[in-house]
Amino acid sequence: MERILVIGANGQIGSELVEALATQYGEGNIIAADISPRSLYGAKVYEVIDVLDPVRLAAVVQHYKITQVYQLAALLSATGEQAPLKAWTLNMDGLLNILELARLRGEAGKPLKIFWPSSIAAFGPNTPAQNTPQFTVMDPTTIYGISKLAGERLCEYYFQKYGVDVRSIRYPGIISYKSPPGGGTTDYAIAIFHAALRGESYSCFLKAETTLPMIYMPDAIRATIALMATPAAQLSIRSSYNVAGLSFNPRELAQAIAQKLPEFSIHYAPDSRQEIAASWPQSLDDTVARKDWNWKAEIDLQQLVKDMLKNVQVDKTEVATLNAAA
Ligand code: AKB
Repeated sequence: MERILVIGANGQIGSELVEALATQYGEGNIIAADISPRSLYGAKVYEVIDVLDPVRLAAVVQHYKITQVYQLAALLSATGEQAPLKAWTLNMDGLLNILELARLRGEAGKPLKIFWPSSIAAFGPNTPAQNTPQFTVMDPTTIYGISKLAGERLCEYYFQKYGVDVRSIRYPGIISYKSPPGGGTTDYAIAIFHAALRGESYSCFLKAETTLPMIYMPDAIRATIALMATPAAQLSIRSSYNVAGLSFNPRELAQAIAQKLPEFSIHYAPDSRQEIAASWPQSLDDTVARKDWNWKAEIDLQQLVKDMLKNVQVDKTEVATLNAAA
């Protein structure tokens, strides 16, 4: 029986992952955890965990006889630039605490399977921007991206040296409506829906033609759970898998929204996030993920726009907050 700990359960990915895992493995087998005192999304089992506290982490894993950990707590690209040392500490020590725990438990005959998210931010300005290969130049320029690249190397190291069963995806920008993202460069693609539904013109912090790889949350969750369910022998990558969803730029997204809401308008006021976005790929080659674990994105731009316009709750999150320069 799987007993699954999701750290960062109040966050954008965590909140939806807990729900999907609960459907698959049973609510009582999913332990949601975050640093705040309560579950923001009604998780049945909830624990307060600071991923920087290895003693507390080990105690919770021991108490619930955890078999899988999803370590999602992190500072994202834009927020990370405001507090680089904090971002480095949280992103790296958080991962190391989990990997060390998995190593120790493995040695004690109680293996832990780990999921850790990498990102397109692990690439950089000298990476081929179109159809970015699985193996290529990686020269990230943000502290977040540097922590993702270092994290990927740590994952592979712990797998090769200690046999820790760790798996990872280089997420594109994730678009979702349930919980707000926290300080990423791709967040414009969520804030734009809130503005559109409030009847406001959207002030975009990226230039109109800034194409980025994106993925709709249901595809991201499906990819994550599928990767974790794949037999270990099928996996050829222990750093992190390229996973493509779709690629578009702010102008294309605004046009797709305007097809449904003809009065919608966008204007452009690029800020420091433009430089970050310009250093990232525009599209990804995910051939290896397709081959190893049958990955294939299902949701296109039209479906994404239709679903977001139907489900975004404009009262809950102010556009200004979502759009705020971190
Ligand atoms: C961000 O924009 O920082 C994240 C990411 C691409 O990892 N959404």
